[in-house]
Amino acid sequence: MTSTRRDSGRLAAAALSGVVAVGAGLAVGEGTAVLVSPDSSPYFAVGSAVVDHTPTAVREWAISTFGTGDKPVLFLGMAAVMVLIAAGCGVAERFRPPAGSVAVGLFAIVGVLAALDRPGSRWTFAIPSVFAGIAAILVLRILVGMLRSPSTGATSDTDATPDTDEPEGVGRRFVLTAAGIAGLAVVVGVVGRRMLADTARTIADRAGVTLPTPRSPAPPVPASANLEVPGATPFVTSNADFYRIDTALQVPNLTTSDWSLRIHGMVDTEIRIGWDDLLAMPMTERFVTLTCVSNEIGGDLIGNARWLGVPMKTLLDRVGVRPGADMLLSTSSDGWTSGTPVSVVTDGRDALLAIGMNGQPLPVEHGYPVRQVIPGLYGYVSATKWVVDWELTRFADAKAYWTTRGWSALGPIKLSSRIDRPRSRSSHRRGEVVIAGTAWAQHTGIAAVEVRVDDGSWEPAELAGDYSDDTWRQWRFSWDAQPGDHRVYCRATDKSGKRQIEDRTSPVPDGATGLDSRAYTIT
Ligand SMILES: Nc1nc2c(c(=O)[nH]1)N[C@H]1C(S)=C(S)[C@@H](COP(=O)(O)O)O[C@H]1N2
Ligand SMILES: [Mo]
Repeated sequence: MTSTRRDSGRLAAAALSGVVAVGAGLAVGEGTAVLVSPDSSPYFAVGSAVVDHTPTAVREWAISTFGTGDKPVLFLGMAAVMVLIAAGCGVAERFRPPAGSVAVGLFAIVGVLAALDRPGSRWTFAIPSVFAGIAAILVLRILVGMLRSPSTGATSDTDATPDTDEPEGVGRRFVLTAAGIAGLAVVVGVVGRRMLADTARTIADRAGVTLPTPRSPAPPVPASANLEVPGATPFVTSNADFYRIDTALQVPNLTTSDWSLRIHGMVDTEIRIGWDDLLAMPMTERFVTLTCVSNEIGGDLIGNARWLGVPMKTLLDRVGVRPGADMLLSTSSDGWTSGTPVSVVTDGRDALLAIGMNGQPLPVEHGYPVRQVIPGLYGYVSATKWVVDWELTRFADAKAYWTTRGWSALGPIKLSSRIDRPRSRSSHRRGEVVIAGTAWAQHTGIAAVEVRVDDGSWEPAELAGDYSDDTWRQWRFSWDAQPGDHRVYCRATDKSGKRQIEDRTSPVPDGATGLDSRAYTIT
């Protein structure tokens, strides 16, 4: 090997290290953005920043020259520029360390700034660029380290080893490592980009949805449904604060045009309805309080929202349920199933095939574009999100997701109550301490809540306004607190006269029982 050939070989290896390192960083950025937001991807964020800050004249020229191809041209151009810069970083790291790592770090900062500048960004948008920077610097150091160290490098600085003695496996080791990392980066990058594109498609689709006006609107919420007590749970849970429970590792990314619901099994006429069919049907709007069967006593897996949708019974009437079919087995686009008694869906309660939540299209993680909401049943037997399939069948013939995993086939929500304020184990001065909480017995309604301090007698709490039997009801209790350590309990009675079960049982198999309580110190 001549000296110039060796020099250009060293240069090429260093440049390749830079390209592979930056490529690995971008792939990590794409992969991480999947968990944050499509807009947080450093590649996309920087590209968008370039578009936004391109002088109008240049943009006009690009559009007139490349037409609708201007975006691919931009991303290709960006890729070319990045390859050049990345190669430069590799060379810099090899011959002027740590200049390459520093330059890569600066790029990561540009990514952070671009991501934080995206509309609707949150601080988490910085994470993909930070991870991308760390990954790129790590890979750069590993590869350049292999080039530099005489025992493993492709070429040595000192020329102590004559060319002919240079073991062949050394250069190969660098090439294999670089190729391995590059291959992994391509896979992660391509899969990540595809998932991000799906997510972006769903977000754009959702932004284009206009919810129809309900034929039957929800009665307005009277002021009395909320307590005027600081720290009390509001009657309506915002979409952002609504608990989320599902088995989806990656939230299904459906669009309204992807969506359809097939109804089959023990029916007279099998049908498939699409989004437009659904929107043409009369809509009902109701407040319904959802609860998860896994909610522990005192837990927060409960929320109350205003849902807009088509009564599920409308669709069952349309297909004609055959005698003997006692289960509606619903399936989500990601294969999760739930089994609901047909009798519950058809008994006149507001079981909805819902498309709206608190005046918005369903948030993606709450089932966009279509989910079920059924008052009175725990979510695992009723609230299928991203629902795409209904099979009419029999409890004797079919089992749903959680029923095959030790949970009960039937899951009516258990009457329960919770203390929400003041904070557990807080200290208060003697005199009036206002205890506040919520109670629920969906589809039966709350008739009373009582509070007990230590081993004292049960005293009635003051109930907030009663909105409906399908929603929770807030309560407050004005406690004349005396010095000492105390424990405060609450219990509810529903409108059928049933009182909350005091024996503590775990949520498995059909919901927890027991009383919520909190300890307070009074001075
Ligand atoms: N597709 C799908 N739907 C689902 C689930 C799920 O895992 N997958 N979980 C259910 C459970 S257990 C509950 S409690 C509710 C929660 O609904 P939310 O996340 O909108 O609060 O969704 C139900 N619907
Ligand atoms: Mo649940």
